[in-house]
Amino acid sequence: MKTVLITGAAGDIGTHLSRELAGRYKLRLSDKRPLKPPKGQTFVRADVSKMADAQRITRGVDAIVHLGGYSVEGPWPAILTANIVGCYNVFEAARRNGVKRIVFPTSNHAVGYYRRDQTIDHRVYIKPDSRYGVSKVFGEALGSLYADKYGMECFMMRVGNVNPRPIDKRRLSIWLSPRDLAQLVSIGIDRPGIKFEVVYGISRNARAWYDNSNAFRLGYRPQDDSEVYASEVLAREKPSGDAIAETHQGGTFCTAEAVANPAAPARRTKARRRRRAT
Ligand code: 15L
Repeated sequence: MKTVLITGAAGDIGTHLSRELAGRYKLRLSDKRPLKPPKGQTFVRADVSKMADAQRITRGVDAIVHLGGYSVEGPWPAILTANIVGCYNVFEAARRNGVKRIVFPTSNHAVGYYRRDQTIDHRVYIKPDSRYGVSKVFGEALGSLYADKYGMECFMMRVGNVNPRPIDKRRLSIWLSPRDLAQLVSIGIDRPGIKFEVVYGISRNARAWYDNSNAFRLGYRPQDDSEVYASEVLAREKPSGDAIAETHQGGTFCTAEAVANPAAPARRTKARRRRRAT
C-alpha cells in the first residue's frame, strides 16, 4: 500500500479527502493546526513555510497531495508565506527526498477571469482573478518546472468547490463532490505515465464551463452532477449587483480584496453554544 502525505489535512478538503481515501493508502496527515487523525492514519504537525518542516514530513512517502495553503483571496503577506514559500518548499523538499509524484490542487481561480459564457479546457492561457489565483498559477508553474527539469510527476487539479452539496449558482458549474474528489486524486496518485497534467476538479456538472476531456482521457468518471440540486440552489439565489462577479467564472474573487471562505466550518452561534451547554 502506498504511503501518501496530505498537507493542509485539517482543512475542509483535507477532511473530506482523508475520510474518502481511508483504507486505500497509508495516510500521513499534516497541518500547522493540531488534528486528531482518524483511526489508522498518522498526523505530523508542520509548517511548510519552513523548509526543515517540509523536508521532515515528505521523507519516505510515495506521493504528496499538497493541500496546505491560504485558500481564498486575502492579504498578500499571508498568501506569499503559505502559497508561494510553502508551495516551493514542498516541491523542493519532495525533490530532495526523491518523492516523484505530487498532486497539487490548484484552483478554478487560476483561470477565473474567463467569462461564464466561455467553455475553456486545460490548454487555455491562465487568467487569475485574484492574488490567490496568481499563487495557484505559481504552483502550476512549479509543477511544470519540476516535471521538465527533475522528472517529477505532477498532477494539477484546478479544483472548483468541494462540498457535500453545491452552495450557490456559480458552484453549480464548479461543484466537486467528495467522492469525485477522491476519485480524481487517486488518478493523480496512481495513474502510471503522468509527467505533467492539468485537469479540472469538478463533478459531471451539466452546467460546467470547463471542457474536462483531459481528465476523462486519464480515466476520470465522475459520479455526481450538481443539476440534482439546481432548483433548490437557484430558488435561494439573490442578485448581488456585482456585474463582473456574475459574468465571470471566478465570481466575487474577480472584484473582492478578501473573500470569506465558503467552505469554512460553521461558527457556533451564541444560541447554539447555549444549547450545547445545557
Ligand atoms: C477555491 O479555490 C477556494 O480554495 C475555496 O475555498 C472556494 O472559495 C473555491 O475556490 C470556490 O471558488 O468556490
